Amino acid sequence: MESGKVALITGIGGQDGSYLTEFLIKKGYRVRGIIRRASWPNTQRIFHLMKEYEVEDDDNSRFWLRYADLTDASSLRTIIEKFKPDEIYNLGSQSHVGISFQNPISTLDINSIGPLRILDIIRDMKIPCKYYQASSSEMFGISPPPQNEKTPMLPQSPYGIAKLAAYHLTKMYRNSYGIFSSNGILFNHESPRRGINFVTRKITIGIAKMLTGDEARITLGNLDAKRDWGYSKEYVEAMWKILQHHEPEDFVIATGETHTIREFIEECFNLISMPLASNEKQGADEKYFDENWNVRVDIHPKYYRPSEVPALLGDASKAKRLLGWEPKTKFKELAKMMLAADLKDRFERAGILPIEPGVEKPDEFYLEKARELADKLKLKKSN
Ligand code: NAP
Ligand code: F7E
Repeated sequence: MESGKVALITGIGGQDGSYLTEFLIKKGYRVRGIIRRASWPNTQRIFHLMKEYEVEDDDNSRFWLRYADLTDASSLRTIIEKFKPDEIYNLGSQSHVGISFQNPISTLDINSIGPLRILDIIRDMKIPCKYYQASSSEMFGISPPPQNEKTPMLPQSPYGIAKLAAYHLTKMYRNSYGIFSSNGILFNHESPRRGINFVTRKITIGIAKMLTGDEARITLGNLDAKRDWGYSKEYVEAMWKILQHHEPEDFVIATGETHTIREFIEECFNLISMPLASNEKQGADEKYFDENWNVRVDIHPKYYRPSEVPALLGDASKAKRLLGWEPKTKFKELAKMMLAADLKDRFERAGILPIEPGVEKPDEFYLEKARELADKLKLKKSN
């Protein structure tokens, strides 16, 4: 399908940026992305696209990367002038809530002033470019669930506050200057490409490393928080639909299911038939044991946040009604998909399974192998 449109994606090397690029290329877009300079490659998630499409610098090429930074307005202006995008997806951010307490100033610079820099370039250049802002359920903070577009926003972290400023700027540039700028208020979404220090991925990698003998246990923070977890690959389609809507508007994107971190842990360990028992204490004394009394999950206060968002549960009925968007993958399928992907990766690295390029096996194959290893592990005390 030839759309002929040009999309510019900030944060193209991130989880969502990589899926959105694949999605837009399939739709016939020419995708341009910005990456920032890093001392070690930050293009792992889009390496396959670089190999396939970035053959030469050519206006017609499907995929083109350039260095720029959300903290550097002149680099953004140069890129926008060069590529003249029809649509900009601003996905770039310091996206870790916990780390935003340690780096509050750069978080606000990247996550609030970054979007402002782009919006103001669009205003100043008077270009007919649509703008998507990656807003977040973290903006709802302590507002009780369920949350929708009308729920009061009471953020609890520098990240949430930064995203709320960008959300309002996106609305303000729409209302004041007539720019087609929309917010997607996305609840947590994960995938096998999720960053390794977010809680779901930390758990799935932790289990895989436990089975290969690389780690004895997983250490986490608050297990009581509730999150509405969806699948990133499905959420990027919602981003695109938001910009194809006949007018700019703001939309909640969520699954409508919520679970505690504890439930995610239990789901994953049950998938490998390694049920855990807890000492039924909470907070820093809480521990989870396997059948042989090995500690498999424990808590360290260093992972607690100075303030927490206790419960997120999204109501995405507006997106269903106006965009025809609905999630397909929910909690159980997501946990299974993420765990199977990490088992495959770790088993291959450890030489437990051969690397077979191009061969796709069902998730159940890796889970079955994991169950065999879990059985052996239960016979041997690890600490
Ligand atoms: P991610 O994997 O952390 O990707 C963020 C991307 O932003 C990375 O490519 C990162 O580059 C880039 N970036 C960071 N600082 C930058 C800067 N100064 N200039 C340019 N690029 C910069 O996040 P994600 O999960 O894909 O999320 C995409 C967007 O949605 C983010 O804005 C996030 O805050 C928001 N969001 C995410 C969720 C979720 O659950 N995933 C929910 C709601 C909203 P490096 O690789 O160089 O760090
Ligand atoms: O934490 C708790 C933690 O870091 C989820 C980002 O994509 O979604 C994400 O933000 C919960 C929190 O995601 C650990 O305290 C316990 O209650 O996976 P997370 P998040 O903070 O919800 C929103 C919507 C975004 O917009 C963000 O960009 O899990 N938790 N123990 C832990 N969290 C982490 N990271 N690590 C732990 O060890």
